[in-house]
Amino acid sequence: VLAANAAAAARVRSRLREAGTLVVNLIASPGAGKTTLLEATVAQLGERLRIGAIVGDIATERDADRLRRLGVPARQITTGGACHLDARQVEGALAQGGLDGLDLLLIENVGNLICPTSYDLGEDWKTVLLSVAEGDDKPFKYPGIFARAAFAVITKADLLPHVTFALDVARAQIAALNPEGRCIVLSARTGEGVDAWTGLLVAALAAKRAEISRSAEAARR
Ligand SMILES: Nc1nc2c(ncn2[C@@H]2O[C@H](COP(=O)(O)OP(=O)(O)O)[C@@H](O)[C@H]2O)c(=O)[nH]1
Ligand SMILES: [Mg+2]
Repeated sequence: VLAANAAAAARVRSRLREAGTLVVNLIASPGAGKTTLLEATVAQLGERLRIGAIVGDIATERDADRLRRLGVPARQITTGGACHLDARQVEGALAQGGLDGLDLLLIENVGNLICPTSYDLGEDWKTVLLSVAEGDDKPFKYPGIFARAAFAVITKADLLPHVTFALDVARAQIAALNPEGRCIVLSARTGEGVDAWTGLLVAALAAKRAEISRSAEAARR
């Protein structure tokens, strides 16, 4: 299963590299704030970048509808019970059209901190979200995803005064699991910290495009 997934992921990755699209795979438990962060991202970057989305859920088109209301082309994948997206589903969603010529493709995975971890979707990076309402012990309880995600985003920072969540404890766990990774704290509700996230996306897109033109240049020589 994973070998077939890896082959499909390689096709997705090469197709989106050719298109110069930055692809981010967002992974978190249900309700951590994935769709809300996508909405806040579109609010900040929607005028500058062409953004599209693929959203995975067990059932309903609700999240895709939320994004379509903002004018974002969005494909919903309903997995009918599966706890993660796989690369063939992403390939199928791309084949349906409507997601061509994007700067940024945001993939919201099925709400789950375990199953999506092992499935490469052809993304440039995985991002894990953890809301402050879930407890500061979660990185060590779900080490796989925190070790693999290039970025960890601690969400719902506006709720910090109301919940028992020590930011330094969560940050230390994340840093121990992934010394190379980065951690951002934000609130999609108030907008606090969202610029750090969108800044990362813009910088990563520029870096990907620069790398693509360098290798095209090298191939010509
Ligand atoms: N207070 C607060 N609530 C948030 C924030 N982000 C999301 N929520 C709420 O958390 C719930 C789940 O958010 P949603 O984006 O649907 O989570 P998803 O299941 O991970 O996509 C909704 O009621 C959101 O309004 C935030 O930054 N602050
Ligand atoms: Mg959602």
